[in-house]
Amino acid sequence: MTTSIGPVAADPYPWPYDGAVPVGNVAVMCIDWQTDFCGPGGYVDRMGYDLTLTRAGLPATQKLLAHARQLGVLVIHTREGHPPDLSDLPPNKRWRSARIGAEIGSDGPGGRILVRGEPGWEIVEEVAPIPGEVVVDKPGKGAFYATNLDLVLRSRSISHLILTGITTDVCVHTTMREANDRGLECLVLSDCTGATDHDNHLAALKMVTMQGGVFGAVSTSEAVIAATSAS
Ligand code: C5J
Repeated sequence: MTTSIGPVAADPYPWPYDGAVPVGNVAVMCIDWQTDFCGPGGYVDRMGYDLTLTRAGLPATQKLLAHARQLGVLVIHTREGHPPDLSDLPPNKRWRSARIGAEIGSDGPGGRILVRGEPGWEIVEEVAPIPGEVVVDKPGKGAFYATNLDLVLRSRSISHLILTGITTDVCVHTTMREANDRGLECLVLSDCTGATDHDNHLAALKMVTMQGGVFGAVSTSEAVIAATSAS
């Protein structure tokens, strides 16, 4: 018996393009669900943004994760961050963060901002990895740059990605674009993502749908769950 996902009701086409995909070829990406991006005292909080916007996708992501784990779908978590010596922190990234009052590497209520091993850098408990799930540490916005993600996906025969996480317009979008350029068939979930600016969240989702689905398609966790079937 094979369990497959698809076709999922999605915009601008029923996902995936090839009708349905066995769960063994799908990964659910949980991008940067870290306290620094959605928890009190973290990077986004220190910059003064509204945390309810970046936390909005947590409940739906929890439901999707429960479903994916039950089916044995590969779950991949990512974390944005830098080592304590900040050796891979580009000077312009550091300068920009200092300019907005939340310098990467500086101390705060969540420890040093975006530094590996600090409390603020950890993934929030609602969607924390469980044993057997892959965790990819990345220094940038995209999950492919300077990481082993491409090799992980090829080693596990993953051809289709379902994307959740934060922020829709930055790390989720960059990762989706990088994945799309590698030929991966991507679906981003509107209820499992969020941004520091709601209009940017909506715009990022809309961008995916242009040109017939230039980066893939947009759907919801409920539609994915409803489109899972065994044959
Ligand atoms: C940002 C991210 N927004 N995870 N990082 O700086 O989207």
